[in-house]
Amino acid sequence: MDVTLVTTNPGKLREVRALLSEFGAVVRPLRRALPEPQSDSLDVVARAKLAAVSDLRGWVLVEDSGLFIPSLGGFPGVYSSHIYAIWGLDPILELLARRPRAAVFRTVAGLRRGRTTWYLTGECDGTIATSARGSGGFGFDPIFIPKGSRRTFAEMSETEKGVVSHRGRAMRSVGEILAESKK
Ligand code: ITT
Repeated sequence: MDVTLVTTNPGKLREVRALLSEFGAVVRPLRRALPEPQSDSLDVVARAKLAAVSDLRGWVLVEDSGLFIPSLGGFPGVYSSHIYAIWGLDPILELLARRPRAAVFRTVAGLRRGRTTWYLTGECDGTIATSARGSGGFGFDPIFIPKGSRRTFAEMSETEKGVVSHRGRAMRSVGEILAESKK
């Protein structure tokens, strides 16, 4: 079946497309800038994004993700896309020079069909590397090392990243709902 993914982020689109193809879903992208209300919760942002595409019919999917670093009070968190666009990676590495490096990536996906909505979450624990490594992926991938690995997300193939990533986990829950609806 077809699913419309509303996003401006080509990296997100690539990953979601590959992850949902495992469930027989075809992802149709729609590039539309969505509101990101001031909130410290991905959940609130995902709900606002889904509300902003109430004009779309069929299966509609949005997602909001962020990198949360406890020693920085959860920063950049819901501000990840702005912070990455303005700062890039280096200031985060500098801020962590003398702080604990634990971090977690989180995704909240919002899925809707007709009047039914689902919110699916995924998390990936890890640490922030001491320097940027690798050329794959997007955003903070070169500085994030998932738990149990020595490589950053950017040093992994897209398939390897998807097995453990926040987005992989959330999208497998999305895929199960899509697959179930076909029965
Ligand atoms: P849309 O809202 O249009 O979908 P966006 O890029 O603004 O695109 P988010 O609000 O979800 O998406 O922002 C998440 C930001 O966090 C994103 O721009 C990246 O910088 C970062 N990010 C999210 N998932 C990531 C991942 O898997 N790897 C690396 N960085 C990621």
